[in-house]
Amino acid sequence: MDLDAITKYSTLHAKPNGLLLQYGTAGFRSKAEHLDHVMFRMGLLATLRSRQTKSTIGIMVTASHNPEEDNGVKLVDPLGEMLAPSWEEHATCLANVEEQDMQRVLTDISEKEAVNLQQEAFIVIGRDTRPSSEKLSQSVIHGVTVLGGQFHDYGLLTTPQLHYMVYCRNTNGQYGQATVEGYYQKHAKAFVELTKQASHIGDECRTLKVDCANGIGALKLREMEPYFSPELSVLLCNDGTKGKLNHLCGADFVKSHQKPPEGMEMKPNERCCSFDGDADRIVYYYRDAGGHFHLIDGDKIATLIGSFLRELLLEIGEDLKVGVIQTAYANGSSTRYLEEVMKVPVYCAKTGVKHLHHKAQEFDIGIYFEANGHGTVLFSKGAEMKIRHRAQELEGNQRKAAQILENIIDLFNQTIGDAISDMLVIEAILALKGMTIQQWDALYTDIPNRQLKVKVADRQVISTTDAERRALTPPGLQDVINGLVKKYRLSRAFVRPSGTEDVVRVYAEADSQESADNLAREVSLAVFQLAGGVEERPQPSF
Ligand code: NG1
Ligand code: ZN
Repeated sequence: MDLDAITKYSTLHAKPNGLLLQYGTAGFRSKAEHLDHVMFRMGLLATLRSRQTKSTIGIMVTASHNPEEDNGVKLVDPLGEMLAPSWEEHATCLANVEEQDMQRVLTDISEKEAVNLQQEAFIVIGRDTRPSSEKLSQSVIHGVTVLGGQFHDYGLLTTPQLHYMVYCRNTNGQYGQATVEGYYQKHAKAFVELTKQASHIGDECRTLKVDCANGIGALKLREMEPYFSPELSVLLCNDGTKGKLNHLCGADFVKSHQKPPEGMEMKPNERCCSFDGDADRIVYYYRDAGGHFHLIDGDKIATLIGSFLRELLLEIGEDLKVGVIQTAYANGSSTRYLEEVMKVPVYCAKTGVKHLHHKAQEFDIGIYFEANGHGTVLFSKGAEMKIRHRAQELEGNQRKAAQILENIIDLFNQTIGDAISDMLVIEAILALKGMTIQQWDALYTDIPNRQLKVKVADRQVISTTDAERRALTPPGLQDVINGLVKKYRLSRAFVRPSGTEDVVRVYAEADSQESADNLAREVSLAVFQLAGGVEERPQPSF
């Protein structure tokens, strides 16, 4: 390591005094103007990680659904997965160290992780459409080159596309070609095959309205459309030509406000969906004939996919271990439906896809979705082989079912939740089943719920247990929450510090929207009082 060069270049990416950041649920997130040093340093860290794993490592510059002024960065591990936990700690350490101690921290990490500094390093980089992203990704590249790493800059990509590139490169193209073209071809081919299998249902052209959050999803979906049309035609809105990224639109806005995005005209019963700013989340929705808005979130997406996969497995007579992984934010109705009606085991993981992904890997088929629409389905290598074998050996309808499963394996992004690939899977399932969005929505009725944010001086005073469903500290908070929950029917509430924003999140469910709103408000007030609230004091009722 040329430590002098590192010191010299590091001063060009100086750390603002006193700024402390943590590698959270999805890497680092902050105001874009605070992130230059973090980008440079993550370039350095990714190079060490690449040397240690002897693999290509990814770096994505994005702040997903956060406001346009924010930005962020995360590292992608060799199999397209989130960074290993011990390296998250190194990342936090390296991002926060003062200039004069940089050399020491880099040396410490290299020694601790037994990094062979002679090993070659290769990094792939992607970025979203934020105005700050291009410059920040240059700082990443600077970090990589100072440490002698090689790189390929893909430029504008969705987050899942970057994960895909990393996985392709580390499996010698077996998973797919590590190009944007390769991504489109692989997924579109599987989708077109699936829709052919649905042809008996009637071939009216399927149309879907997509709110792209004014982000990268618009660019990439437009680029991809020729590969999957005419089987599906997508009408893009909030495509970035005028509005601001994530402003009054996108999956996060629709999910948290439970209303349609600005700029989308919805005819009664028309199928619509929203991506988030980096296209790794998707939610569906529609307006009924009475003008009522219906949200179909990640929980209902998991349910649709789960029940379809179960039918196919029954058809081919393959007994594979299927599990659904949710978080504490999953609607109580979805959990009940999955367990009691579908008889599928359900597990609760901590918030953040890395936790869900990890748990999903324990199954032959692990279906994981966060309520906010981030998720995918993982097929174990063994399950994939069995299914592919069945598609050869079976006949008639059974063979057809196995072939559908094969295409579904190819269509899901096996590295991370992917709005584009999820959308195509959902469209294919609805076509194959001849199901309308209303029929899908009617699988179960969501329990009314509300999510709120509370500002506190230090959100880390809140610690949790039981997959974040109970607060351990500050003392007394959980008892107060228990008391409040008891006042309502069908109720549930929990609080946790956000990993991507400087807030405490509050979630409540109850038998009516009014009760859910009131419970969420009361819990917010308790957090404010017991966990050091600052700024605006939550009002006890709406
Ligand atoms: P935080 O800010 O830790 O709640 C949010 C989402 C996560 C995940 C990450 C990464 C909720 C409640 N939380 O995390 O599920 O998607 O962002 O983008 O939706
Ligand atoms: Zn995202």
